[in-house]
This record gives sequence, C-alpha cells and structure tokens, in this order.
Amino acid sequence: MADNVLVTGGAGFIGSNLVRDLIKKDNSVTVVDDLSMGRLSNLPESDQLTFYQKSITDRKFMDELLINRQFDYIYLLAAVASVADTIKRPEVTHQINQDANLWIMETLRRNQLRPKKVVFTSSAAVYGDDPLQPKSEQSRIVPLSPYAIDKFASERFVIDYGQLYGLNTAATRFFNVYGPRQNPSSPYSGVLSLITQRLQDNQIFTLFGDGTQSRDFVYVDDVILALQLIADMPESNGQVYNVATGHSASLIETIRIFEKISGDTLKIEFADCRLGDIQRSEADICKLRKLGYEPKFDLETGLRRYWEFNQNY
Ligand code: UD2
Repeated sequence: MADNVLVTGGAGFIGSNLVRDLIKKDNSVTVVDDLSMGRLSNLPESDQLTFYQKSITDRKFMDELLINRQFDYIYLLAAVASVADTIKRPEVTHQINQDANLWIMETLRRNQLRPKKVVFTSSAAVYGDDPLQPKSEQSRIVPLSPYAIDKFASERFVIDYGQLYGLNTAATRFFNVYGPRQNPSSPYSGVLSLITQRLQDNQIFTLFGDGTQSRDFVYVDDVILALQLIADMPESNGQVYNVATGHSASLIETIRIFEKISGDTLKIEFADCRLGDIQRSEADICKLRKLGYEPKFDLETGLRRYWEFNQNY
C-alpha cells in the first residue's frame, strides 16, 4: 500500500472522484460521509476502501478515527455545498462547514498527530461579487453568504494551525467544477449537471438571466490532479490555491457546445436572474501553475467526456 488517506465527504461528487483515483494509485482510503448529498453508489468496491456513514460533526467518532488511524493525508471535502441551504439554516450548516473542520485540526494538535498534509477545500464563493476579474488568491475577499463565511474561516483555521503548530496544511478555492457523479437532484446543483439531465430527459432548462453570465468551468479530473499536486508539494504548505482553468465561457456558449456534442437541442425557458448571482467568474491560476499544474481539459473536451460518461452510466 502507498499511503493511508482520509477523505471527508468522499461519497460526494468531487470526493468520490478523488477516492477512485487514490485507490487506483494503491492507497488505502477511509471515507467519512453522512450521505446527505453523497451516494454510496459513487464509491468503488475495493478492499482498499473503508467507508463510515457518519457526520464529521460527530466529535467522538472523529477523535477515535484520527487517533487510531494516523492518516498520512487528510482531504477535507465534507460540506453543505448549497449556498441557499446555508442561508436557510446557518447555525446547522456552520457546525459542518466550520466547527467540524476546526475540531479536526484541534484533534490533530492535541494528539500531536502529524499527517504529511491536510488539504482543506474552499470555494471561489469567498471572492463574492467583486467585479474585478480574473480572481487571484490576492483578490479582495467578500464572503456574501454563511457558506462563503464558513469556507473562508475554515481555510484560515487550517492554514493558521499549520503555521502555529507546525502542521503541513494547504487550501484550495474551487471554481465551477463539473463532471461524472455530480448530483443534479437539487435546483442548486452545478448548472452543467442540470443541463445534462435536461438534455437527456428532453426537459425544459430554466436559464436565469440572459445567458451571458460566464463561469470558469473546470473538469473534475483536473481538480483531482490539482488536489494531489497540492498534497504532494512541500511548497504548498501554508498556501491557498485557485483551482480552475483560467478561462471562462458564457452559459449560452457552453450550452451550444453541449448541443453540438449531444446532437440535441436544449429546450430553454428564460427567467429572471437568480438573486445574488454574479455575472462573471474567472480565475487566475498562475500560483497553481507554479506547482506544475496544467489543466488537461478545455471546456469542449471536458463536456464531451462528461456527456459520454452519462450515456454509459
Ligand atoms: C458556484 C457554486 C457555489 C458558490 C458560488 C460562488 C456550484 C454548483 N456552485 O455557484 O457553491 O461557490 O459559485 O460564486 O459550483 N443557472 C441557470 N439555471 C439553472 C441553474 C443555474 O441558469 O437551473 C445559472 C445560474 O444562474 C448561474 C450559472 O448558471 O448564473 C451557474 O450556476 P451554478 O449554480 O452552477 O454555479 P454558481 O456559479 O452560481
């Protein structure tokens, strides 16, 4: 076996793609996921995998797990990912999106546990609606929701714990991630998972706004590459990285590419802009590039891969 790895939220969209890759690379992987958004079927069958259907807010469980298993790498992906949900239930989601991550860091500190790296996964949401583009890690932080506030605070906790207590830690800010196993079941699911599902089921897609809003859509395999690079490189200690492609595309442009790939026409109804939506989002990924990262999937290649996966799923 290579390393002993913990992935919180490992049954979710990004988590399960990471777990599959880690297992392929011969690691022993432990997943903690309460299956609130994740699915057991996202995970592969493997004797290298240990799965616990548990919430990361279960302190006793997390303490025992961290102390008993002495992980080499810890990826913190468990979160309530719906911004709307965090606005509706901020106290509950705060327990998951911030307190539980702080508790994990405390457990590491109190027990002198020293993983090779702890990687916390944050979001471009921390940049809020500041119109200046592209966003570099130095850009202004404008967290506009409980989700963004908790993500930013956890980022800081994880990095500051590294500096205060000599732990190797880093954080990522994901832009709009898409790809296999993204759950389209909520209206706040990633827009590309919703478009795929509408195209497949020949249903109407509601487009909020005029379609000129743009996003830096990054294929999940590139995200997995970035996560492992950040985990492996000593230079990433104490650092936060945008994870994206460095290019943005408008929603209409993206839909046209999807239609070309699928050979179908998406039925669209236009509706008012969603409250709080931002018009443009694009990342500066120079910092991540310095670690050796180069995205392998441009939008068309990634969408093609994603579409083909769904056809055979
Ligand atoms: C992303 C993140 C969110 C937060 C935010 C910070 C995802 C899934 N969400 O939200 O967690 O980090 O960035 O800025 O990555 N749209 C439609 N019709 C639909 C659904 C969406 O037109 O049925 C539009 C939506 O209005 C927006 C765009 O598609 O303009 C992208 O929406 P999204 O929910 O996929 O992602 P975003 O950027 O709002």
